Amino acid sequence: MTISASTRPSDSVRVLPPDVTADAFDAAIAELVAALGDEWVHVDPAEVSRYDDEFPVTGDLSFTASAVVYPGSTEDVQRIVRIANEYLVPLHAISTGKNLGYGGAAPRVAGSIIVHVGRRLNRVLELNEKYAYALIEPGVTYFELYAAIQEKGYDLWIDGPDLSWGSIVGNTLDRGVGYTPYGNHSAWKSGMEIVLPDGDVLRTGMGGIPGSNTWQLFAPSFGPQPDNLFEQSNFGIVTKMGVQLMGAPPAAETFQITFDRADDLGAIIDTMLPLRINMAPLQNVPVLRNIFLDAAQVSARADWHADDTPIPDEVVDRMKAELGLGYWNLYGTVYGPPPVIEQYLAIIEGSFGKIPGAKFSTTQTRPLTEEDRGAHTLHDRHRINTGIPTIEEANLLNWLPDGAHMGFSPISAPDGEDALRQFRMVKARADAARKDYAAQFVVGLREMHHISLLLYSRTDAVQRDETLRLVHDLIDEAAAHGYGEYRAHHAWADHVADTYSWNDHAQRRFNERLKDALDPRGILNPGKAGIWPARLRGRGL
Ligand code: EUG
Repeated sequence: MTISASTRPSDSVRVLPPDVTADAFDAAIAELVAALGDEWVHVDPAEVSRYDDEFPVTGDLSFTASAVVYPGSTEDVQRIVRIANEYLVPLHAISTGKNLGYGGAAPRVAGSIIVHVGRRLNRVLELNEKYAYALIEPGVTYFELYAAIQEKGYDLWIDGPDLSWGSIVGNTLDRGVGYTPYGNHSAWKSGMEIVLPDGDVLRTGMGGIPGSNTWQLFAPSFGPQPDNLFEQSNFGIVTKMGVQLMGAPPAAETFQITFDRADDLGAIIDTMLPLRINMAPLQNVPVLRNIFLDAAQVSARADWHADDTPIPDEVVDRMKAELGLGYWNLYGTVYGPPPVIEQYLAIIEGSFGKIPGAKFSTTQTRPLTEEDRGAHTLHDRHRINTGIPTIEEANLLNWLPDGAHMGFSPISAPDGEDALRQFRMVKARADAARKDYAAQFVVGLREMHHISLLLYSRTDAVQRDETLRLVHDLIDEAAAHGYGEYRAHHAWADHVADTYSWNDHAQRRFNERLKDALDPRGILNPGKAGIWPARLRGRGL
């Protein structure tokens, strides 16, 4: 993927952070060079522009970094935050910085220095087969952990997201999702090492006991457990994290169920809840995808429809017929000894089979062939759901020329009426804005992440601006119905944080109290998740 260079400043224009003069900035850079070595400190636009948002949402410099540094140790990270405190230079810590649709690697505050923690801190520090966990540094990607496990020959699985090229720590800290039974990444981390904004270092959980061998086995320990405060926040820089791993089961099989009509959504969700809430027979994190998301894996929009008006129903019918898909397509995987798998699949097929028009397949009954493009997602999901990293889902980016998406991601109860209300809300507004809405409901035990991928061409400024407006309108309409998003791009993080308004914004007031206690000079990822330090609050940044 190429990065648009159109919005970068020329070499002569400098993007400086608020309250920092050019002289102070240069002095901070000189100290960083002295601390890390000049190989690991960069201000040249050619290097820094690598961290521009790959899916830009504005045409200006509001998310432009000034420099990037590459720490090689926890002590380097401590040195960096101490220098930032001295000069009031905002830092923006990233692991690898993928986060597509949510801002990529770019900082919230223009002129921030990117602390790329994963470039050099990318080791698997421990891989423990007996207790099924890994202790990793922020740069370790899903592909790399998978390779490390294969190299050792251990019977352990990773739990990858849709695209496994990114950092495990980064995904977990932005509360990303995966699709095996271990798909709730936040829940399967255990033990963290964190550099705090003042340069102190904390090990959470059993890591507090010198010599403990249970750091990765029991996340809570004694007293408050702060780990989750370091997700979607700006309270510290994580330099090590434990990740608990699933043992490979004896066998696994993935199914696809196609449902004909958009309006089947309510019945699908109401059928799903009792099968899912007790972790059987739906053992993994199933996904329910609309036809646009699956069609985009194997075709481009222009193959189906010539202009930018919403894709008409007749064309959707042709897509369904040619691809052998439904308007909704459900994917899930069952695990265990083969007789258990057979029984679970029979229950699942029988339950969803009551919805008229539903068609059930497995990877066995619907093999991957060149003629059957509609089997593509089934086989890709089988890999993802059985711990094999892939990046096939990036095909979505070929749907439009220079394809990109903004992620509007409300949480829904696993209830047919809620799902239909959210779906119709996004569909109506996306149609009015002439944007395709590729939907993926990610089904947890008691909630669904309704991932609404709003597709646009990242080189088309009009489309980009229309899509950003669409996201803001959706945040407002969702909040009016009592719905909130689980994750947000910097460009709409303040807006989302605003909607969590109960009791005079008690959540924001609490976050601000923590922020000011931990980061009194306001240097770390200011504005992340709508959390601003006192120094920069109310400045309209
Ligand atoms: C997906 C995308 C997300 C997310 C979770 C899952 C999957 C897309 C853009 O954000 O938060 C196929």
